[in-house]
Amino acid sequence: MDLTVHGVCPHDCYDTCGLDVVVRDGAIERIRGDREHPMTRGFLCFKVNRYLERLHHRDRILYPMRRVGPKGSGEFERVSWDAALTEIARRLGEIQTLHGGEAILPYSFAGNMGILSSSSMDARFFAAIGASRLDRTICTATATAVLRQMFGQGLGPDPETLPQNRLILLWGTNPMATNVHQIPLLDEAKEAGAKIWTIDPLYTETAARYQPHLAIRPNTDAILAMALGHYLIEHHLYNAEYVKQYARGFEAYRETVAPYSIERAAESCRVDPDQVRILAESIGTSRPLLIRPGYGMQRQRDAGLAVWAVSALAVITGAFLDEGGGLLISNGDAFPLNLPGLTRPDLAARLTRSINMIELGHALLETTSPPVEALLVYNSNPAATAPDQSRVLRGLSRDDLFLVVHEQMMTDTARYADFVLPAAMSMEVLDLHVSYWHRYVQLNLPAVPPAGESVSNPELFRRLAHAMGLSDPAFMESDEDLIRSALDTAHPYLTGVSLESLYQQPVQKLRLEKTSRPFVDTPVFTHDGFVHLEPLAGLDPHDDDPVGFHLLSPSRRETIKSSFANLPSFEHREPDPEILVSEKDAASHGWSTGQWVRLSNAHGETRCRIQVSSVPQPGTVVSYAVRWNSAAQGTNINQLTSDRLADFGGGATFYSTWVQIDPEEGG
Ligand SMILES: Nc1nc2c(c(=O)[nH]1)N[C@H]1C(S)=C(S)[C@@H](COP(=O)(O)OP(=O)(O)OC[C@H]3O[C@@H](n4cnc5c(=O)[nH]c(N)nc54)[C@H](O)[C@@H]3O)O[C@H]1N2
Ligand SMILES: Nc1nc2c(c(=O)[nH]1)N[C@H]1C(S)=C(S)[C@@H](COP(=O)(O)OP(=O)(O)OC[C@H]3O[C@@H](n4cnc5c(=O)[nH]c(N)nc54)[C@H](O)[C@@H]3O)O[C@H]1N2
Ligand code: SF4
Ligand SMILES: [Mo]
Repeated sequence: MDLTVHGVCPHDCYDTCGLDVVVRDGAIERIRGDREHPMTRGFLCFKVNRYLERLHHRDRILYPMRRVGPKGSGEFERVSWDAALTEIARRLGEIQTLHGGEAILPYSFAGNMGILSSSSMDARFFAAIGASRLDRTICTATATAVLRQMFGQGLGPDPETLPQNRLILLWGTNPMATNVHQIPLLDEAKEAGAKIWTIDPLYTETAARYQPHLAIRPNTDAILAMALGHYLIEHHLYNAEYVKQYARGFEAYRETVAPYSIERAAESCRVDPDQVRILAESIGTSRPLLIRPGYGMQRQRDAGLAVWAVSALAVITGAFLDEGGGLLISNGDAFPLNLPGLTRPDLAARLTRSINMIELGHALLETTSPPVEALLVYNSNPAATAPDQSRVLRGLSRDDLFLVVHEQMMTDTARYADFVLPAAMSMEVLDLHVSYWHRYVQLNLPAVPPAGESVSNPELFRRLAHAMGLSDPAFMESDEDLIRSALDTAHPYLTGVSLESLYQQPVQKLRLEKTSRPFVDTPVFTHDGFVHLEPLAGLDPHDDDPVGFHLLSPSRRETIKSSFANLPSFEHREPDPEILVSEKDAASHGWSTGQWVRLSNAHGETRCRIQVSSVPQPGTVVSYAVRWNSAAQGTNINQLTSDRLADFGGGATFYSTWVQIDPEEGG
């Protein structure tokens, strides 16, 4: 008989879907979208519709393994958990004694977004051993920092109110690939008469579905948004009363945007000034208005300025006053979990140094006092996803670096490890999930036991703590205890949400009224309780493009970064790495579809096949992120990206990349 278990999609995605995991004879038979879940609505995406391919993949790691070949060769032998833990504990202990705990660095991100999987026992472990702290900046750091500065937190309207809007700006986001459960809501808004703009340098599937599309030159969003703000003020299309009552810094804002005219912006952004004027009028006169930026525009060097200028439009128009309206970048701060109780920073003897994950290559090769002697990677695949890849790979190749990787798959990073430890899949473990987009808390129940000898992330760190002789009761807590700790709060948004109630009802809405208006009905968490409009100090837009083609490497529909890129269904669709070029650039350089080219810049080089396409504008080229290095010639597109930080908040600048394209000999 079939048994259906409630699961939660663990991948780094806005939608955090509810899953029906169907078990037959002790094995997972099917994974479907939860029909009862109001956001999931019974359907899943291209990726998770094929999940059994991932669950039972040939690359899946089922046993602990020790390296026997040279670093990066992927040659391993199977060992017991005991042998692996004893040796790892011995090496980490030795490094602690010789160099201090800071010579040990964790490296993780959102491979599994479960609360226990992403930051619980691991955080306790690294605090207790005095490891360096990792600044987890690779995805959203810049947007998060700007939102904190302006509003004190990342909170947006409930996405379930999206259809109430009459003007929606999809700004630097491609939900047809990255947020597919937003599509029915956008369609509903459109049917009810909403105008939906897409502001994206690329003619994405989203731009094709919703018109108009403003194809701006990459990294010119700040200029566009400042010109729109200037126009709204000049034409008295802003909400002076709202600004006066709720915001600070308006005069400084007005002065900063004053030099930006519609004409100047149109020239910088390479768009039609009449189209910008239509957009400005529309913003000034349509309500409710929702500005829905994605993370795409904040992977540029002027990211902070862009997020500030775009967010300011939602403030000066008073868009927050309407139900459903305002600004939705993230709802991540809507969930008031007890994070200190869960992660226990008090276990650290002192605050250790912090290393920005974007600068991993630098940290591995150049950091001293102490150098990084051990790296523990989980929930992430930096050999494929970190910028400045050639430096990262050189760092991972260091003979004297002790590298432990906890993984589900033999990834590009795992191939460099001294020990690879098997990680369970989400359908095999207990976890608690929240979303950075919607407002549901969910319990993920194990449908089957962990495959082979794989263990969950909290179990790995429990075992490591034990092996290293850490005896604090914090390391004895079970997964259920950890969930209880996370939910141990008196915050009204979580009233009645407990482990017990989640066992009864594994999908629960946050106790925050759907109709509540962020920063009108909820507090503003800045130091003075006002929204802050004043500009980020000392920032000016770069209005020039270095030489070469502007390379964008945004999300791909069929994968999540490197996850899923080893599935046969993907490899079949795109056997070789591709670079999309405009028809005009292809014609002027004599390139044709299928031809191999070499992409290079000061950081590195990689090879792709040309795909002539209507997606990019001339001057811009696209290669979706990211393929496995081992599936190409040992490299991918991150050979070309730099570890330069954005202008604010320490975020990444993956999309501020310029490349030279040359025909490949014999290509
Ligand atoms: N299928 C799929 N879903 C995913 C992911 C995935 O890899 N695949 N990744 C997940 C993760 S980790 C994240 S962070 C989210 C990200 O999802 P999104 O928020 O959608 O962000 P990106 O995919 O980074 O980029 C979105 C769009 O920004 C555009 N863009 C690039 N530069 C600029 C610019 O300068 N200005 C403007 N206006 N637009 C620009 C790109 O052309 C792209 O179409 O998606 C998550 N969901
Ligand atoms: N060129 C380019 N590079 C990019 C980006 C881009 O747009 N362009 N986007 C950046 C962004 S937004 C992000 S968020 C990063 C993401 O970069 P990564 O954090 O490296 O994300 P993934 O490639 O999805 O790798 C996650 C890994 O975690 C593993 N995993 C999954 N579940 C578990 C688990 O429960 N336990 C353990 N131990 N492991 C697990 C998966 O098998 C997978 O190998 O990439 C960044 N890199
Ligand atoms: S990847 Fe996103 S859309 Fe796909 S199942 Fe997971 S949460 Fe849902
Ligand atoms: Mo991300």
